Amino acid sequence: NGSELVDIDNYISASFVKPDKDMFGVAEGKNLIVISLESMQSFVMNNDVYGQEVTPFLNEFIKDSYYFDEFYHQTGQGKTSDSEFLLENSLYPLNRGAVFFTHSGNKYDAMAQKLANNGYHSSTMHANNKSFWNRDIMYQALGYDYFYSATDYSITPENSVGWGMKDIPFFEQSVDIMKTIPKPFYTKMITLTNHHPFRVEGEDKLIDEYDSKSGTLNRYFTTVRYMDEAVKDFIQRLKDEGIYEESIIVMYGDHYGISENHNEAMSQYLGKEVTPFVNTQLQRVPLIVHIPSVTDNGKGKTISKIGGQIDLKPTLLHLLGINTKKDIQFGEDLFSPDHRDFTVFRDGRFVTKDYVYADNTCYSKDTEEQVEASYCEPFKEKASKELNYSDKIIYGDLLRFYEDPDYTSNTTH
Ligand code: GP9
Ligand code: MN
Repeated sequence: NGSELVDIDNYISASFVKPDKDMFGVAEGKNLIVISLESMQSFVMNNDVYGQEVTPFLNEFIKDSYYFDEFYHQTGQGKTSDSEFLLENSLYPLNRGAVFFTHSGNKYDAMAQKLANNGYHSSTMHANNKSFWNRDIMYQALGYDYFYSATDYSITPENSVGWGMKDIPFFEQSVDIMKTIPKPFYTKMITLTNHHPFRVEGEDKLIDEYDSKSGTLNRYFTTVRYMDEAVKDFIQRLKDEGIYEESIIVMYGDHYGISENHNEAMSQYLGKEVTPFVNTQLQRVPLIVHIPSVTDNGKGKTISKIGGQIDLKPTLLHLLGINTKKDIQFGEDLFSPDHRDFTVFRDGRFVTKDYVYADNTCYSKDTEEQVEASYCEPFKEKASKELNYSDKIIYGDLLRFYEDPDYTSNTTH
């Protein structure tokens, strides 16, 4: 029965933070374009390799966007698919395995489905085999209308590198697809070139590699630079095709690209030791919310609220004017004046306004030094409660017992 859901629902209702009244519905009726930036970490933003900017386009673009610079990924072993799970459901992925594989038969109340219920055409665009990460199956549970995968793109050896189609042709062909989709649409585009082992060649190599003992880190900057160029071309193309003004464009990094195995090289680049504290800070991924009519002409701003991928669903739905008050979700609207500075990683580490908890140690954010454990204690409880509740929902398929008010209103006569 659904009695377990009652406790969880009570916790969630009590935690709901109401949207900012000026931001709610600010993009009502617009297309929602979400770009999952492969392996994109925040440390490359406004940074350089031997004087060469790594993300010249994005560094300018964030001035015309809301840029969240204290935003964290919360993925586990399911990598990209975990980030998609967080985005769609505002639930945590699992602490082992990939929920896309293990629980694709569950009932969900995903953003794609909610948008479809609200008159949107919902899709994913990703030029890879459709069954990778079990996406073709999971996407049905998430309510996507269509998955534009490898077979919908014209992929050749010339326009491919490493894992598959390069980002520039991917975006190019995706805009052609967009022209054919009914409006308004929601589409999530998943990039691929900035993926381990981070290889770009010839004219796609726009900056020099870094020089350290880690070839992975050395090349990473060059593939990030290529991705930045691809996004730049994409935005221009949206403008040329008249889609830009009718859309909001959201980008986020899916998870880290540089693992702890490269700490030594990373220390060299950052000019400081990668302590457990610094490692948590390296889990920041950029979140960029670009609303043409609102943030263009330098009207964007950098927002340093602490949040994570779990916050995406309520944040984005509220911008489109769709209520989430009744949703079973663990995220909070990042634009809400009541948003709490707190984010928990899938492995139990967490970050608050003043503290970072990592390696069973409480650190001051300010001094980066260890502080008394009691400072982290109240958050520790909240962190494990949320992960635990979220796991219960997934393992027990508890959303079977949840009635989506939105869906109900659409089907009741
Ligand atoms: C594959 C792409 C990369 O389709 O999403 O997956 P990852 O290895 O980053 O999870
Ligand atoms: Mn990925």
